Amino acid sequence: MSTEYGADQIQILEGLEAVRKRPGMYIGSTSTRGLHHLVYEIVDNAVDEALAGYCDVIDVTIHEDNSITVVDNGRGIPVGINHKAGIPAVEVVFTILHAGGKFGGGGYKVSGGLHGVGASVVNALSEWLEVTIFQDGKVYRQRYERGKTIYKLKVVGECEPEKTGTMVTFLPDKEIFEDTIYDYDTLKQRFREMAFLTKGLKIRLHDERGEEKVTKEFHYEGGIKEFVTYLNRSKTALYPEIIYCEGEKDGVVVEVAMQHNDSYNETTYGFVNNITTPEGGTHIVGFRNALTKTFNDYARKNKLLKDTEKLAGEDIREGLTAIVSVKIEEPQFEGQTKQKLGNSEARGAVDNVVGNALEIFLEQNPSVAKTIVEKSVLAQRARDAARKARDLTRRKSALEGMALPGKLADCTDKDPKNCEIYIVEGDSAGGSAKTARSRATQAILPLRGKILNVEKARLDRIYGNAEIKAMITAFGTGIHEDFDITKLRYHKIIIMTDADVDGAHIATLMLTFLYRFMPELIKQGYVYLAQPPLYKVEKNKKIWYAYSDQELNNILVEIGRDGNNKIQRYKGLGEMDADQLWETTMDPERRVLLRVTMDEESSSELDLTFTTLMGDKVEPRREFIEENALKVKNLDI
Ligand code: 1YM
Repeated sequence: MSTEYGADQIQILEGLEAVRKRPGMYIGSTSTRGLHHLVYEIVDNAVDEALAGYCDVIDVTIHEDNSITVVDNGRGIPVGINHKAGIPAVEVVFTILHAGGKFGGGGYKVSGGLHGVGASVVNALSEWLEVTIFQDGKVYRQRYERGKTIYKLKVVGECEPEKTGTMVTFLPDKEIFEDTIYDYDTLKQRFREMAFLTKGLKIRLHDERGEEKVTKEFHYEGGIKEFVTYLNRSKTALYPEIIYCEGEKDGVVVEVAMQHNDSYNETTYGFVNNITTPEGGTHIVGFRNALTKTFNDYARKNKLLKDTEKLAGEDIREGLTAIVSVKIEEPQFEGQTKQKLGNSEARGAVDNVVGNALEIFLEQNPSVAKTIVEKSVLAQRARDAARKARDLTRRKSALEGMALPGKLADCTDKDPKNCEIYIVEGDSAGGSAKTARSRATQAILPLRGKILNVEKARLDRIYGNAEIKAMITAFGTGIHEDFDITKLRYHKIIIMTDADVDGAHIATLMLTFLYRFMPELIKQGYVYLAQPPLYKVEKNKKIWYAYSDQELNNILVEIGRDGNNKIQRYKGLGEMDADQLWETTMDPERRVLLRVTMDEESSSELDLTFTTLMGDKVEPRREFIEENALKVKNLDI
């Protein structure tokens, strides 16, 4: 009987005790990230059941108390006795570390969370967990508290004989997690991604907190093809087709979808067993090899290039949006954060599958092929021009030493750890900031008006832009292949713009530039947003500053709402004199700074945010702003 087989296949490797002692080892951290991983671990088991072909609907519910229920309509975890352990298989799955089909060998199980450690870890880190299984017309249930079995698996009722599946409900342990409140958007993004990566699978997310209950369904019959369409939705595609291929080689299942848009950035996301690989790895290398070789061969064969010419990979990838998804039995992750695929067989497999399919696609779609080759040639010319400009500045700086931009008012301290640079919107606010600053440690770089939108410009124009050049030289790090973070001259880069829509736009342009060209600065936490006050309240010669409407309200409640209050709404930094600017926004003792961070695990959403906000399609931008208006309230009133 198949259930008995499933029950016995489990191998028992280790006890559970260790998990509560060192939760970080198993789920990465006990911050909100770790908290969300609990859900992914359970959902991953359901997704595996979908990949095996037995399940097509998964429901995830966030309850009012932040407990979570995950339900699938698969076969149900086996309830038969596992003979090695002498307890039901389901109990093994939830109470013994590292138990599960994937250690049995020969299983289909390829999915798995960041550490693929499964249900027992979730159980160990939950105040309580209940699993319910629908199988053979019966409803089975078992409950655990902090990993300990509370009662034996028992039949609690009957169900339709056709109904099968697994339901897990758990409450994350407040003793373990710093924060036990689930973020709807984080879960939403992850489940959207999972649904894209598993075509046909329906994932529904329900949020029961708050007055209005919400439900969101993700279901993509087109799988990663639809993922590419989604990522390109706020861009202009260069051709209507999505180039798609799938295949298997050396035990590696490969699926790739791609399409070019008219932007200048490459957006390739790699996934291994449905987990993102922000640092790339062998699957991405294989993909790029295939792309470069196939396009060059095609272009030469069809006289779109001379025999002596060669397109560089990065030129072919200009404006490319691609998803490279591989499934592999035993993935090896490398790199500092273990987010880079190491298996060498993945390189050959992707290279082979993509190479063959792309060659056929180009032969059958000559006009698409021509469009891409022409764009690549333009990209190559722009890159050559940019390189020449850069060589020139490099030679110049070698001769003359690094000439700092004329507009920069530098600080006198030379130890980067002590130094900060304010990038200030407008010359007039720049002037006030120069007067206000603490000269020893605070440098000021005023920028004139809006800086270049790097989402809409090729490299040669970007390097030619005075404001961008000024920032690059002031930071001292260089850019691209010259980038060297150890040369950073300031450990705080503070963007200071007006607290209005224009200011928010300028800050976004600045962040877009940093995100595309110096992401390390953001990753290592060197980038900040200054928070100028929105209001000044004066009463009986005393002054208060409010940084939000809420704060204004609190102040008014405290001092009493009467005719003696003078409330001033600051429209821009320019309305403050140097003293006020110092007091409210620049004095390290009193100011509020927001550190800019990025979550690499959801970088597909981050990238989309930038292209949505900065790209040229109006409709998605309006939708985005409407959807997120609440969240950016204090930035964008
Ligand atoms: C809401 C979470 O865990 N679903 C789920 C898990 C399993 C199965 C089906 C399953 C697997 C197999 C055979 C097999 C698991 N079973 C095991 C083990 N949903 C959720 N749905 N029959 C059912 O792998 O052979 C581990 S996970 F090990 F017990 F078989």
